[in-house]
Amino acid sequence: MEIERRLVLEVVRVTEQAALAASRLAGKGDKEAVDEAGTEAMRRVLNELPIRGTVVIGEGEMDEAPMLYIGEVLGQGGAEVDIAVDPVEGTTTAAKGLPNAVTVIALSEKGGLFHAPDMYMEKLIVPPPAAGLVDLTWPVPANLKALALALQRSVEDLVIVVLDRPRHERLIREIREAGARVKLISDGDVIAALAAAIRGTGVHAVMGIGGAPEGVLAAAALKCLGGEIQARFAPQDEEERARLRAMGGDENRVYRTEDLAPGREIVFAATGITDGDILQGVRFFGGGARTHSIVMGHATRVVRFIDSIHLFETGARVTIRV
Ligand code: VTB
Ligand code: MG
Ligand code: MG
Repeated sequence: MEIERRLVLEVVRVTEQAALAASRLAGKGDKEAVDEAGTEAMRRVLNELPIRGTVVIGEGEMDEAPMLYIGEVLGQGGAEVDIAVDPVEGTTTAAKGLPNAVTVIALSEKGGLFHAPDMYMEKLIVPPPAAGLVDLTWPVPANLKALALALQRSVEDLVIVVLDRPRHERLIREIREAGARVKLISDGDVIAALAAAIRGTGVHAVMGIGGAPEGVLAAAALKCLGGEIQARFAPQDEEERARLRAMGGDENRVYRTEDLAPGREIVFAATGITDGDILQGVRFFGGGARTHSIVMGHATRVVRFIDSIHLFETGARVTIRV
């Protein structure tokens, strides 16, 4: 548990700083600017850590991403780790000042996170009681029945999160016809995965096609929380198919939590940029700001919610309120 014990608080500092930087540009209507601010801050703090970290899921290949590109090595030296990041998950929502924009990172020992190519992935994400009881290859009504049974309720009392996209028209119809309700989101299926795995959030699963990098980040979180992701790559053309094969991926295979996040040690952290279902966004006040994060480890089996107050000026006199 070396990596987890030593890095938990360090890692949350990474997402806190990224959220602080990104939130300064949230609501300004410029998604590139929010993304750049989050990415730059994340990279700066990662470079201060006592690690030798390699980005395995980042902002893209070196030629298309100026920083946090796949293969980039970060840190002061130390534990060899693989890093998956999404400095701003939900750039459009952040730019619009809408809920549920977060900054996300997962860290594991070398080889602990699947090197997923940036393409679409079909996902089925369920909470701990339903892990192992659903199957991505089953029809939608069968999975809803299994989920309802696992959660000891009727299908009518299930709420399924789906990305609001034309490609999900049929899926949405099938969920509704089976009796369950749909919560449509405009972006952000990583935080939706966390919400589905945590009790009391009012949502019970995530279904549909989202990004594969987000699938690996969700898998890291679900492994810590005991939920499950089942996923299948959804390449859209021959070029993507070739890229998937080159990365050792198989289009016909159903990947499970353990395949996407095989690491023995995993640290997952997320900090809210805008207010959301499980995390509050950054709140500024005279002289400082307050952030809200979740950080968890797989081997250490601890889920922490961290409420931090950052004082910007030395000697700033602020009133801290609970
Ligand atoms: C999802 C969602 C992300 O991309 O993965 C989505 O979680 C999938 O792509 O927040 P499309 O937008 O093309 O549907 C995001 O919206 C952005 O990373
Ligand atoms: Mg992003
Ligand atoms: Mg994203």
